[in-house]
Amino acid sequence: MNPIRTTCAYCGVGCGISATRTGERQIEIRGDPDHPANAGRLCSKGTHLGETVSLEGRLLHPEIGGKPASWGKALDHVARRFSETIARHGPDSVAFYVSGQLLTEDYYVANKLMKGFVGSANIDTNSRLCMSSAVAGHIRGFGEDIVPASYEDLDQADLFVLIGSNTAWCHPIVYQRIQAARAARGAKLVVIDPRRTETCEDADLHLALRPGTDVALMNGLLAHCRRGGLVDEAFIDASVNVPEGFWDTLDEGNDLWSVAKTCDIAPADLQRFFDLFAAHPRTITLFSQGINQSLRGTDQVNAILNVHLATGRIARPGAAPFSITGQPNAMGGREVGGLASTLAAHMDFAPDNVARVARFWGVKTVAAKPGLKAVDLFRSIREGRIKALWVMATNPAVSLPDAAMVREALSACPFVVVSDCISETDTSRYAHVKLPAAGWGEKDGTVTNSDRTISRQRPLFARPGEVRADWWIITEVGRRMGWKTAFSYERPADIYREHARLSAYQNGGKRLFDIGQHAAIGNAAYDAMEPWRWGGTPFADGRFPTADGKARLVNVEQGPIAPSLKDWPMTLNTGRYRDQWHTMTRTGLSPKLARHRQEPLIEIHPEDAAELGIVEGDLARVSTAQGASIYRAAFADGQRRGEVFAPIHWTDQQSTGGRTGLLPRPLVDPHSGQPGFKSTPVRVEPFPVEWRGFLVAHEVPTQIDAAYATRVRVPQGWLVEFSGNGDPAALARTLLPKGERIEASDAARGQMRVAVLDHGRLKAALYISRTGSLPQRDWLIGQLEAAEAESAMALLAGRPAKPAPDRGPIVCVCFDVGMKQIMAAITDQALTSVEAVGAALSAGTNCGSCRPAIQRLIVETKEVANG
Ligand SMILES: Nc1nc2c(c(=O)[nH]1)N[C@H]1C(S)=C(S)[C@@H](COP(=O)(O)OP(=O)(O)OC[C@H]3O[C@@H](n4cnc5c(=O)[nH]c(N)nc54)[C@H](O)[C@@H]3O)O[C@H]1N2
Ligand SMILES: Nc1nc2c(c(=O)[nH]1)N[C@H]1C(S)=C(S)[C@@H](COP(=O)(O)OP(=O)(O)OC[C@H]3O[C@@H](n4cnc5c(=O)[nH]c(N)nc54)[C@H](O)[C@@H]3O)O[C@H]1N2
Ligand code: SF4
Ligand SMILES: [Mo]
Repeated sequence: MNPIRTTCAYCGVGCGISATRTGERQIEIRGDPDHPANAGRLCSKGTHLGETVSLEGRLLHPEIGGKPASWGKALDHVARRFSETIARHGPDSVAFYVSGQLLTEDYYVANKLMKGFVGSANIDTNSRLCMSSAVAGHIRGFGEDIVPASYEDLDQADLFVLIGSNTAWCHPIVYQRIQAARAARGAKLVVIDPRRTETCEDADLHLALRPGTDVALMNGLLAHCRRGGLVDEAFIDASVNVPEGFWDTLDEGNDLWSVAKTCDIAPADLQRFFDLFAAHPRTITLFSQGINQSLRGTDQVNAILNVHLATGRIARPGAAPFSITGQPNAMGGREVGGLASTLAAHMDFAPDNVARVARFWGVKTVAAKPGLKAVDLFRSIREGRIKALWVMATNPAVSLPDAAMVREALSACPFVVVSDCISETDTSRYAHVKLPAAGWGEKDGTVTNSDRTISRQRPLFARPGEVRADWWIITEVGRRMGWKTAFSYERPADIYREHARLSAYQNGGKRLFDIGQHAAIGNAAYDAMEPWRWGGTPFADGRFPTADGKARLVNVEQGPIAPSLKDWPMTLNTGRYRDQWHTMTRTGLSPKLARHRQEPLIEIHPEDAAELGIVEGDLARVSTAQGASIYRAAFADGQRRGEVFAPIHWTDQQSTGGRTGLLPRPLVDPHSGQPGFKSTPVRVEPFPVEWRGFLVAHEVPTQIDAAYATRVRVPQGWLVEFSGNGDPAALARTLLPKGERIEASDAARGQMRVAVLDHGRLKAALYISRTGSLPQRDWLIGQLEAAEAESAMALLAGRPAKPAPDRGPIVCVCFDVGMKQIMAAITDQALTSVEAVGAALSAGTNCGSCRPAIQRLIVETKEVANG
């Protein structure tokens, strides 16, 4: 089989992949050496895509009311319910909630159907939770949502400022590119993040600022630039509009000491940052959710843009503000206008834009005003104003703030349609109609990555069951709602051409987003399309897409720092793990990826934990006014006092109690409508349990009736961790399959050990203890794979007759190398570099995602050795 070139399913880096079919639903994955985003490299998630393409858990047939239905019936039903609702209650009584994980072609037709033909702008997307502050900031600063940077700039910059971004985990190939630039040219790296992440490991400077003080920091930097003569007066004169009184306001109170005090960092560190900034005109500031997901997200974005505009560090090689996008097609969604606040093709709802789009689509019904933004949209559903909802490629019952409110809305909504590739998700439980969508590896179309590069996603497999592409599903519904010609496309290329035509339609250079050169691209050329970047070097001529051709500095003020609340004295920060993707519907299928973090942890400063009586490894409960969740406590001295961090990934499908989405408040930035996910007032307390246990098994139930439980994939089965109170025997019965049973339980000592075999093969093994001492998981997980399990005695002991040394938690998932192995090698062989560890153990030499973690172990081992 010849390899097929496609694009990674996950993040906005948009790495090219070269995939070779090796069997039915089997592929071998390599980085595409010719793709400009990654030049052959892939991170741990891309590398292990092959483990996620089985048909396990897939939704393969349409369902109405939980029962299989034909496509004809399902599409008729959806079209009729939407048409009836619109006829009775008007266009604004229906809504779509879509996603940056749709392809551009899917996204275009969803937007066209809702905004053009239904005539409502009630289509919003999960990009509202992700990029909308960047969009709003770009529009305020530049006049259009333009990311004025490219990955080649990374190869030319001398200073990287990573602000609110855990790049090493979330955009690993960008991080590797930054590291390469540092190795090649000695470029400097500053990381600005309240917690010490692996991105900080090797940085020249880490500013662990007080959360939400980024405006103060950037204003302080700009004031410093002005005092130091770093403002580019010529560039400002020609290209930047400065509001009256801007500099006077800025000078006030922005001295080094005041800023350091507001941000709660050492003045010397702040001075270092200013000095590095002064010394390196080729600066790229990369920002992501630590900036966007804030109640002042848009102002934070503009504070960054202000600095770059005022110092002329934009539209020059190696100098730009760089909003790095999260999802594989976050940018494509912005290009089609998928947000409720944008219309189409980088046009807003100004009357001439509405008229232009109406001419282009040939209808009079085009929505004339913005629709409801995600949080308001779901509030409106709960209040009964929206009566029919179609969710595509997103899991709002988990990922929206105050997810309990979202669940109320979904269950109150008279008609909910969910298009997903996975059958059981926390959201699809509320669906009246489930539509089976094609997933990565089956889809055919285009995506746009962080640096405006459009790449093809190509199908690797035939669509299984009755699965259909999202664009096909949407257009079939549109046709059944009566718009036959407007939605008669035969292939994705037809849609892409129309999208390209609209971008150029009566544009006349007013909108930089113009891909008109593809308006007549042939089908073969579309199929063979190489990755290409639109927009060249935006603003290189010093002109911006505003009325006067100038960019704008925007007056932004820090605003007050929220006081600590009596009932909710701590602050919860939420984000991502290196090897999981959002709600785990796909990465959760990969045993390799599960190795990195097998449970959701609450990371807490050891001194806070001591004060609260929380013991490392025990459970802790985090509560807010919205709800409560349970996590395993992990001490982290890289965490600021008073702040805790939890991952967003676990859902009801993989946990009891470990869901983070229900905790944040449904509060949003006033300009963008983006929720402030990074900072929620919480209470943290110990969660005492009487016993703890775990299960390895080929099959496990989804719902586990314990106070706390989580499950992750292992080869040939699952690992379930659980804890609870009372008699564990009832739980054990629900968890264990039938079969030949061996048991060594000691009720008096609160111990239970059971293994279930089938013709000598281990089906399940369960261990419960009241003291907390339990066998190591690794060997037992391996036993699930063995055709013949080891002796009954070994199984009940939970370790082999001849025990192997404990490897510790897995750091390198590619080569299965554990923390203890790496630490032993560092000490025994006096290794001092990541390369040396790689040469000794192979760790870190494949995808490289664990290299920052290895760096950390080198530092820690040295610290321990030096006492
Ligand atoms: N492994 C993995 N990678 C992913 C994803 C995934 O699910 N898993 N998802 C993708 C998506 S959609 C997105 S949007 C991106 C997100 O990528 P990132 O934005 O890098 O990831 P997060 O973990 O959400 O948050 C980034 C950092 O912001 C910091 N932060 C919190 N508050 C503040 C603050 O007030 N100021 C500053 N300066 N920093 C703060 C947090 O401590 C955190 O380390 O990742 C993409 N890549
Ligand atoms: N507390 C907190 N909450 C957050 C965040 C945070 O940092 N903190 N981050 C926010 C951000 S930035 C984001 S992007 C969101 C992500 O949140 P979600 O979008 O809710 O998360 P995913 O798990 O990516 O959901 C995608 C769904 O689409 C399905 N799917 C995948 N591909 C396709 C396809 O091609 N077609 C169809 N129809 N379905 C498909 C998947 O199976 C899955 O069910 O979470 C947000 N929520
Ligand atoms: S950095 Fe990793 S997850 Fe992101 S596109 Fe590249 S391989 Fe995929
Ligand atoms: Mo995102």
